[in-house]
Amino acid sequence: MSNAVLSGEKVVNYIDGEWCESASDKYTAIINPATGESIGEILLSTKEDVNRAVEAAKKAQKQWALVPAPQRAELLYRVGLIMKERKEELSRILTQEMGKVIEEARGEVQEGIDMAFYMAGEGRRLFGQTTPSELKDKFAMSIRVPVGIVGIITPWNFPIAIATWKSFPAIVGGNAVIWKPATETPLMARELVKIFEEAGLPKGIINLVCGSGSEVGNAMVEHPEIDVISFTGSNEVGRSIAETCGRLLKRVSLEMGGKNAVIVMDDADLTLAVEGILWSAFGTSGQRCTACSRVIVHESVKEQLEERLLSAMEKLTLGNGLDESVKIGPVINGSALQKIHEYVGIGKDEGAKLLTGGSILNDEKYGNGYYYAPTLFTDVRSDMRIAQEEIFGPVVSIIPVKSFEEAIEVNNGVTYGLSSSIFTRDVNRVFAAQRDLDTGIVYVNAGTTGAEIHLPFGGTKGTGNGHRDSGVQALDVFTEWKSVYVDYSGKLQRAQIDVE
Ligand code: UN1
Repeated sequence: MSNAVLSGEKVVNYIDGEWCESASDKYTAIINPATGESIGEILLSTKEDVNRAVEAAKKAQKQWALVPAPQRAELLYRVGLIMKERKEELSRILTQEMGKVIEEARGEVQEGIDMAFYMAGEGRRLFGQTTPSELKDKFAMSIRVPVGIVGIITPWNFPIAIATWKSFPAIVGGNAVIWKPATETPLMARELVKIFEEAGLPKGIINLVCGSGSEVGNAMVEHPEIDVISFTGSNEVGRSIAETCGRLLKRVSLEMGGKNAVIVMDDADLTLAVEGILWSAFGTSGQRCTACSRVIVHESVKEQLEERLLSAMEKLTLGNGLDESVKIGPVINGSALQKIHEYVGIGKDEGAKLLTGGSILNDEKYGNGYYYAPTLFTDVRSDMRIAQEEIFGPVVSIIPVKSFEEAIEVNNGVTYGLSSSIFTRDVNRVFAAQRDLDTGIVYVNAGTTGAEIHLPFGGTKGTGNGHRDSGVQALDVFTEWKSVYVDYSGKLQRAQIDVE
């Protein structure tokens, strides 16, 4: 099974513990980006399906909230164990529907396994606070309670990891989930739901509704009985979700990409910097929210860095990610390929110097897959569009600077704020940088990717709206705080008034 090549797959909805079709009876193809071939189809649901899922979730959530959190957590342990057992099989499915190379797919599945065990541990914590009351014979505490029904909308670039970041804390927190996965990557969604099913999650706690953002996503965001929306995707879609949620007073957690930079100072270990840049810029073909798309380099080491990067890039192998020797897979689809190529054109028109790449790869060996040559621009100015806008592909812009202060200013001079990195051996600069870089994640002497699940993931400015995925902080998205006062004095005690 683990070596199976996928074909003829069909992904339908999972509502109230049943795999089910939609009245729409419409489907769209699931394409393997490495080959351009269809490997199956996914159901395109309607608003009615969302309504049904909410009804099921409402019923189930009331009971689930009463299950002690350590027991809810035990289910996540089982989920983690099943994922671990099926790691190789899941990784191979992931590579075939999303395109990332098998080594990275294994890493992503591992991220989900880590999240399962981590959040399972939270079931025995879910800490609140006790605090002294200002009055005698009175007890005060704050506790976490479930929000209720959670809507999660997940992207194709990390189809299982991001789903676990959102669904696991929601479930351990006592909520029911309605999940719309990206239409490009429903197979991982189906597999995760099957794992929940096998682990014994009661029906109605996870409901999968497949379909487009405009139909299913909108219906979720607009639904008055979905209490919170957690979304990862583009800034444009995130903004419109936030507007609707604002109008409905609905809680919303957004993670919307980045324009992440690696800073290379004059005292950097250049060998290490090149490795860090290569991995974080071209891994996942640049399709990580955390991907490095700018290199801010001190002018005194610019030429050396360019030379080293160019020679390292020559060794990158592109192709089908199932081949263990391949380092870079395809991008997700034809429109991504076009968008990336348009940005390369914009860069050239803006006067940036193209050092390598800049083309769609369509030699015979790539078949009908969607491959873009790893691309490096230099002499890029910080105000150019290629240095400001998220490209989401294997395109890097080198921006020369004259000082540490200028490097920080350039790093912070974008509308996004997800991840940043600095290569330096100067401890003073390390501490100044981690203070002054304005992103939600900062790396020192490592590239811009590689977030671990027990730390908060997210960013500032156009990247988010103040919430975080993963880490213990994710629980704040999916739980409500309740303050409880117990007066055992037997008389009326008025706060702020009956205080001696
Ligand atoms: C994303 O890019 O959307 O830090 C998630 C990383 C991964 C997660 C990335 N652990 O690159």
